[in-house]
Amino acid sequence: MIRILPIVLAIVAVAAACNAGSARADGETINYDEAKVPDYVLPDPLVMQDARSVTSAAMWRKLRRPEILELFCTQVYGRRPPTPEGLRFDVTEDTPAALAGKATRKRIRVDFSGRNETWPGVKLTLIVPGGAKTPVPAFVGMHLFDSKSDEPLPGRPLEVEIGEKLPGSRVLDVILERGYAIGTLDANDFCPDDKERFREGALAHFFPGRTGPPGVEEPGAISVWAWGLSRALDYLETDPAIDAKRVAVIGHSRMGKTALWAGAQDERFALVISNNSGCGGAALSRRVFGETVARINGVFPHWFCGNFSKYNGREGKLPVDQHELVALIAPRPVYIASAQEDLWADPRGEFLSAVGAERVYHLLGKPGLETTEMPPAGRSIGNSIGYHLRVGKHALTDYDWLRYLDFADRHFAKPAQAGPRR
Ligand code: GTR
Repeated sequence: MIRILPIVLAIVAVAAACNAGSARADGETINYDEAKVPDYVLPDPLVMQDARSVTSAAMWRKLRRPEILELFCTQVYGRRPPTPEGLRFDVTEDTPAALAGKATRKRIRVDFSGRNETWPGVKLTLIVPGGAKTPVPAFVGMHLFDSKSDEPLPGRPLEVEIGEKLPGSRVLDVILERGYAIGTLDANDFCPDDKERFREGALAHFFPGRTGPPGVEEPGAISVWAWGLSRALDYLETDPAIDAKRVAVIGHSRMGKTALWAGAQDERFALVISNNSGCGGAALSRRVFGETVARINGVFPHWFCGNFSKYNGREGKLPVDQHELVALIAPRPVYIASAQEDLWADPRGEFLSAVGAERVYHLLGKPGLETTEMPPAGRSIGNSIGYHLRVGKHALTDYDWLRYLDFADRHFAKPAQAGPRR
């Protein structure tokens, strides 16, 4: 077992901002006080549930990785829907000179034989840099830009001036100029983000007739969204413009949780990026800092499987914690980013997840973060595990995108080894 005492790590600027617990109007107290983080013991990613130590990459791969994956399926997110047979991709739009000739814009509907009227389809909007001579790497995620728009605008302007604005330029132009395609899905197309209506999409097709919140091991919305990202990747594998061995899955906030879960399960995603993903994403549940397991299950009862609510206020009983979600991505590169004012998402807890995953990367022969000291805001650190704390609020900003582009450039210089379809 790894014992991580909160005081082990240097207190950075974040801590200064979080020196008091705050009482909420609904009577629930949310902790923003580092001193009130309970002592906790994280489950060791390299110790099996039967107490055997994981001593080799083969043992991780054959025994421990499947064990952790299964625990996340049954205790946190629920099992995802089955992978449909006979997938079909209907390209509903293919505009070769979009964005003033800079890119090709495609819209694709993922369909499959045997679907019935309850199947809403997964829709992907894909922007590919024009004139590329070879297949390009891509970023794919949920709600990365407005897919209905002809002039999509991913990212938002920086909220705080940090000297890295892109004057006269949009981050989408920069992504394209640096040779990346970008694809987005709309979660509501196939799993509405609504506790009353979440069953109206893909779940009505795969689990007809069910009602109410997710059953004990049933997929919550995050699992269904993650499954949709895999279906988008199924399409990308067929598109000659895309190098499907270099696809990064990326998401912000609830979609950052989704990106991590998608990347953990589907090893074809060669790189994973979690932006401000917080509770149920990168943040350690056991710190009980900012949003808690009880709070997230209460407000979003459709996001996780029914079993997850067993751990409301009992985080120490969870057989996994979120550092092990990050570890499931090993040895593939993963980048976790926090924002200094985003205390709800527990920046330190997100950082400590990256720290906690590192021994798995080392076992698999990859360098990780290579520090246990949280960096000051505005510095990107790490190797196969990347991390930064950005100044400002909860958002996916130009600053974040620039760090992700640099990270992808580093890791995609040589085509990565991606895994089999899931
Ligand atoms: C909040 C939620 C967070 C985060 C965020 C978002 O309301 O508490 O877990 O997911 O929404 O997705 O913007």
